[in-house]
Amino acid sequence: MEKQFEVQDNQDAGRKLAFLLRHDSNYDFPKDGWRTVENLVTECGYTEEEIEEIVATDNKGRYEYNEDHTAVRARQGHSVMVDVGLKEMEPPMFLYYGTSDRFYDSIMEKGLLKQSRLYVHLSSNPSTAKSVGKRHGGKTIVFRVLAHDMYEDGFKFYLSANNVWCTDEVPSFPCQYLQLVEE
Ligand code: HQG
Repeated sequence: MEKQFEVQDNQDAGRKLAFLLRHDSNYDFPKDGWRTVENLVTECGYTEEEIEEIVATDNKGRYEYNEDHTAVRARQGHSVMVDVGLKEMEPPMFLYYGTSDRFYDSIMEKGLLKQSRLYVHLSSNPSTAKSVGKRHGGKTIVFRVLAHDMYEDGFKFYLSANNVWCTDEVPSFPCQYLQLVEE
């Protein structure tokens, strides 16, 4: 089979690995989300060393190897239907969500939606949320999520192995769990 692309440089290779491990609907992921190193080498243009390097140096700890080092997976962020064993946890009082101000009205109306991903991703501090939000362009806004109130009201929270909080949704109505963080 033809290679899907040639790996250009490490940053590019890292971005492509994120896609290949989280969103590639052409790959038949097992339920627990592992993609074999062999597949990444033979079909996707990586060397084993490049994969090692990306997993070891990723700035957010996005990836992990299985026990015998034959497969890798992303620790969160998927749109493909997998279960990577996120830990269900009691969240802190507040979590944070950054985005562009062009989504403000819709978020106030519909709450935070997971869109194409399996979960809404929340950060444990406002500065991380701000950098997440910056990816969406425009003016960045940060919401404080009253996570512990949600938890007490029965919403479930999960923590990924690289410390990203995940939940199914943050409703805006009828309860007020979302507060805009003023600069
Ligand atoms: C928008 C990155 C309208 C939301 C980050 C955002 C994160 C709504 C988009 C992780 C909405 C989702 C996830 C509503 C949500 N109306 N728009 N009601 N609710 N949205 O990229 O949280 O670096 O899927 O404003 O660091 O930005 O890739 O989610 O624009 O941890 O590892 O829906 O991805 O991690 O966008 O980012 P995304 P996100 P990595």
